[in-house]
Amino acid sequence: MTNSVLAKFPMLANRIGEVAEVAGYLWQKGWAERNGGNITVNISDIADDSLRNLPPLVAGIPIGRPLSNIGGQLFYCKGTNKRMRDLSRAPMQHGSIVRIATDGLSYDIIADYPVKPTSEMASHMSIHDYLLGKGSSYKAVLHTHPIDLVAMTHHREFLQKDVLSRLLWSMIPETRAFCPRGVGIVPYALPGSFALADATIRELSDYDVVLWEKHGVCAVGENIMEAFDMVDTLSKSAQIYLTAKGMGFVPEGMTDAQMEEMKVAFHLPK
Ligand code: 2HA
Ligand code: ZN
Repeated sequence: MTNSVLAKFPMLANRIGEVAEVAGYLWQKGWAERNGGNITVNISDIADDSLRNLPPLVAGIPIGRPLSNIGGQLFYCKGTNKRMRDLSRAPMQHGSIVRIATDGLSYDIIADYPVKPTSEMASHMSIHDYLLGKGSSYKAVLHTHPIDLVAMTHHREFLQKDVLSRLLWSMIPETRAFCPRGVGIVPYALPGSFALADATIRELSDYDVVLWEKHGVCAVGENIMEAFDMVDTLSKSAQIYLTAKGMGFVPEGMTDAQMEEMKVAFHLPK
């Protein structure tokens, strides 16, 4: 720890501590088998020049497409093939800090060790590029494999636009309040591909959480805790639905009038 950048930068230690906390939750929830899931967080706002200018441990790894909006930005990224349960104990051994080149074409790994970033680097960095491009203050991208929500994407009807948003919102008032933009749907695409990245970005203009058909969830937020909380709330709704079905009935759900009342009372966007 004493040689870690975390020892020199308390604000960075706080932000990466939050990532480690969430990584532990993902494992405890059964959403992060083996190396499943990824987290990346933009840390540029808390980096000073001494962090920004660290010499590369590995230089010039190509991203595969130009992402000019994130040129010069710094990110903490979970390592590829690393386990969330290990990251939760030792975030700098199972993830690393990367610096995107100013032309947005490649990145350097700068701390603490040359841990190669996530296999979903293409989608994560494309999403950060999109977020910065539209002036968003969101810094966190979370990808995880919640059992209940992924199961729901195996049903054709649930993949229709906003069917799941409505269903999940109607299970408990909190879901609409704390996940007010609902949940978008991305048809199946190869993990780690630019096709998956681009389809995700299309949905992110309307939603903060998107379901990747037969794979997982991708959520964006101001910070990693906020992204996690939205997925957790949606998963709670899915659990209520599945529990009712397990008891042999289809849950009634809140009525349209009750949902509208929530929308007005909480000043919700949709
Ligand atoms: O990092 O979840 O989608 C493992 C994955 C890829
Ligand atoms: Zn995945």
